[in-house]
Amino acid sequence: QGKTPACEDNEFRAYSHSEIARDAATIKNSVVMHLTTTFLRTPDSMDSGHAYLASAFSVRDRLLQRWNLTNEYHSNIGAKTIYYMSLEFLVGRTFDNALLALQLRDEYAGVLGDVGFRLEDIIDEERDAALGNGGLGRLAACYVDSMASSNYPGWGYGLRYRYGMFQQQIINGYQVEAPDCWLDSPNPWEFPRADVTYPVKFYGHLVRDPEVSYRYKWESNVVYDAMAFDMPVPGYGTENVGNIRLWSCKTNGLFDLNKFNAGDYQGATGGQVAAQILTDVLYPNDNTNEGKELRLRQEFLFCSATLQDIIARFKKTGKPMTQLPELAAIQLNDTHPTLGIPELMRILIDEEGLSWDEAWDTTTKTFAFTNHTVLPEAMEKWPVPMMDKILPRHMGIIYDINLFFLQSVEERFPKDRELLRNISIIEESNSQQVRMAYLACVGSHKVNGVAAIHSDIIKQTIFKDFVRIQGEDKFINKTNGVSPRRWVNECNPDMSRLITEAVGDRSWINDLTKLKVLESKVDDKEFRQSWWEAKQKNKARLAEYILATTGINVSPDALFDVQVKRIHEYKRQLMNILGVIYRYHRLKQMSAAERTKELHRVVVFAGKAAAGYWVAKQVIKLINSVAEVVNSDEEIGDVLKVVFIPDYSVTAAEYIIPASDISQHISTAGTEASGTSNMKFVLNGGIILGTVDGANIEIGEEVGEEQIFFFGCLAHEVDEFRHYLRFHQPKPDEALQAAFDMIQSNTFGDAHIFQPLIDAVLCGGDVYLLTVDFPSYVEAHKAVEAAYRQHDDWVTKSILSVSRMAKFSSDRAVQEYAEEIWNIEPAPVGKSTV
Ligand code: KOT
Repeated sequence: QGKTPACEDNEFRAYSHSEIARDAATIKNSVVMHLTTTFLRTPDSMDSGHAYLASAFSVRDRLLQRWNLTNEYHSNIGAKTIYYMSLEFLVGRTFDNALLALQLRDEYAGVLGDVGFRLEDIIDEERDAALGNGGLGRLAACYVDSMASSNYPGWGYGLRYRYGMFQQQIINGYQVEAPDCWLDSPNPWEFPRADVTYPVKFYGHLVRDPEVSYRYKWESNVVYDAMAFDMPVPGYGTENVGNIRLWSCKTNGLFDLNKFNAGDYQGATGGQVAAQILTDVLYPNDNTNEGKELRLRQEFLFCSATLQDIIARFKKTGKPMTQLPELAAIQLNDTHPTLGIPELMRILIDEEGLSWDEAWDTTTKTFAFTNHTVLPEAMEKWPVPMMDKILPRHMGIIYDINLFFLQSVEERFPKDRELLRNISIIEESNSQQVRMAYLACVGSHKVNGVAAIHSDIIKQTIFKDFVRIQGEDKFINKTNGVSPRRWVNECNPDMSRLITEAVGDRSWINDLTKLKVLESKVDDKEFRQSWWEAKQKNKARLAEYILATTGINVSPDALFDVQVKRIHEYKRQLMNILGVIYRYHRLKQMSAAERTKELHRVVVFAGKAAAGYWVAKQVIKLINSVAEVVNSDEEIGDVLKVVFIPDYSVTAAEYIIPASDISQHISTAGTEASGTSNMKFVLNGGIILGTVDGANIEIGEEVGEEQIFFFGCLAHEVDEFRHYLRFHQPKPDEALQAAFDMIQSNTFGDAHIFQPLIDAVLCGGDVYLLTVDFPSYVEAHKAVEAAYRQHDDWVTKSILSVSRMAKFSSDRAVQEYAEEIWNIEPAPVGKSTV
C-alpha cells in the first residue's frame, strides 16, 4: 500500500476541524437530510421512531468529527493509550448522553418540538446496548466515559454480540427469557469498519522453528475474520471523544463453492453459520463460570483481534516491540480476557522474533489485572485438553510461563512442594485445568481488587501465596466508581439543577468534589424543600413507570424501599422477601386502628436470574407470588405494596435509582466485592440499608454513620458461622419462623414450589447466613422506619450524604488507575467546553 498523501485541500481540512453547529437551522437541516436520504422518509411521514433515528444520526455525525480529531491528535503526539479489555460493556442508551455531553439537549428539544415531538418520547425510542450482565459490564462503560471526560487517551475493547442480555418476561410469576434483538433496527451509535479486520486462527498444528527451540509456526485452516465496529464515547465538557471497539465475527469468505457447485446449498453456508455463532450471544452469567467451549472460542477471538489491533497501531510508530509498554497499557477486566497474555507472547516470539525473556518482560509490563469476585463458582478454569485442542500454541506458551514461574519459586522456596502445587497455573485435578486468575496474576505487573475490603480479602485468600512470592506492592486496591454524567446529571435532572444552582455552575459534573458546597445548604429551608420535591417528583415518575410495566398502582407518598440487582443467593433477595412476608404477617395481626399508624411502604424488586440458575428463578417466583397476595389484600391497602419490575436494565435503573428512599445492599459479609449501585443510590439522595460489605463500608466512612443503616455479621465471622451451621441445625428466630410458616401454610400458593428455598436455609447449612443476620435485619428496618418518620432529619441525611460522595466518581477511580497502574496522562484535544 502506498502512503496516503497529506491533504492539500484546505476546505476539506477546515470542515473536518470545524466547530459543532448549534443553530436551529443547521440542526434541522441535518436531521431532515438523514430523514430523507438515510431513511428514505419525508417529513410528513415521520413517526417518532424515525424522528429518533434521524436526530441520532445527525448527532452521530458531530461525534464522529470529534472522534477523528481525537484519534488523529493522540497519534500525532504519540500519546500513551490505555486499552480496557472487557467481554462486557453495559452501555445502555447513548442519545441523551451524547446530547448532554455536546450540550445540545435544549437545541434538539427545540428543533423536535417545532415538528410536534417531545424530546423525552424520542429518547424513549432508543434500545439499550445491553452487552453486559451487571456490575462488571456497567463499570467498564463508566470507565470509558471517565477516560473520555477526563481526556485520557483510552479505548475500550469488547465483543459486538448480536444478542445482548436476554429480555426478561414475567409469566405466571416466573422469569421467561426472550432474545434481545437489539440490532434489528439501525444502530446509529456504531460505525462499521470493514477495513479493520483481522484473521483469528483456531485448532491446527505447530511446526517448530529449526533455529530457536521455543519458536513455532502455527498452521491451521480454521480461520475466522473479526471485524471492528466503533462506538464513539462522548466526553463531557471536552472535545475528546473516546471509543469502544467491538469485534464481530465476519462470515465472508466462508462460503464453500465446491459444496455449492455440488448442489449442497446448506452445507455451502455451514462455515458462515459456525463463524457467526462466535459473536452471537452474550453469556448471561454473572458471578458464575459455565466453562463452555464456545465461550473459550469467544474469548480467544476477542483477545486475538484486540492484540493484533493494538500491535498494528504500535507498529506505525516504527519503534521496537520492546517499547510497547511505553505507548500501551492493557487492563484486564477480570479473567475473561486473560488469553491476551499468551496471545501477546505468541505474536512477540513467533511473529516479531523477540526472545522469550524480551517478550515476557514486555508482556508483564503491559498488562494489569482487576479481580471482581471471590466466589469460587465464578473462578474461570479451562480443561487442559480443551485448550490444547482449540489453542495448541497458547497451551504450550502457558506451560512454559508456568514452568519458568515455578522454577523461580523453587529457587526461593526450595523443596516446598505444597507451595508449588498451590500456585501452579495448572491445577492437577482429574483432567488438568488452567487457572485463569493465576495466569492473569503472573502475567501482570499489578493486580487490584475493587473495594478496600475486597482487595484485602483477595490478598488473604486466592492470592495469598502470590503476595508472599511477588511482594505486597503488586497487590493494590482501586475502589470502584460510577459516572456522574449518567448516574446523576442524566438520570436525575431536577436534583442536578439544584446542585448546579448551589455550586454556581456545572463544573461538578466533571468534578464531584464540588458537591461539598451542598453541606452549607443543609439548613437552607427553601433548598431543603426543593430537595424533597425533587425526590417526590422522581418517585411519581417511578410510580408511573411501575404502573406502565406491571399494572400496579403505588403512591409516591409511601417509603420507597428498593433492591435492584442480579438475582443471586449471595445477594440475598430471599432475605428481603422473607422480611416482607414477616411485615405482612405483623400487619395481618394488627387491628385496623393499629394499621393506620403504620408507615406506608412500597418494596421494589428488579433483576435477572441466569437462565440456568434454578434457585434464583424460584426466588423471583416467590416475590411475584407474595406481591400478588399482598397487593390484592384489601385489609392492607396502601400500607404495603410489593412490586417486581420486569426486565431490569440500565434504562430501568435510570428511572428506579433516583426514586429510592432506602435501598438494600445486603450480601453476606465478604461476598459482594464492591457493588456499584450502592454508590448510585446515595449519589441520588437515597439512604443505604446494608451489610458491612464491599463498598458499603467506604460509603459509610465517607457519609458518616448517621447516614447509613448497617446490620449483620462481619466478614471475619462468616467462616466460623458457616462451619457451625454445617454441623448444627440452623435456628430461625421467631420472625423468620413466622415467615416460613406463612409460606408453608400456602398463603402464597402451593408451598411445595418454595420448599427448596426454605430447605436451603434449614437443611442446606444456610450458607448465606440468613438465620444469623435476620434478627439484626429486622431491627435495622425498624431503625429506618423511625428515621424516615423524622422527615426533617431524613432530608438532612439525604443532603449530607450527597455532599460527601465525591470519592465514588469513576473520574477519581480512573485517575488512580492512570497514575498508579497505567502511567498515562491526560491529553485534551482542544479547549475545555464547560
Ligand atoms: C464474574 C463472572 C462472569 C461475569 C461477571 C462476573 C462478575 C461480576 N464478577 N464480579 N462482578 C461484579 O463486579 C462489580 C464491579 O467491580 C462489583 O461491584 C460486584 O461486586 C461484582 O459482583
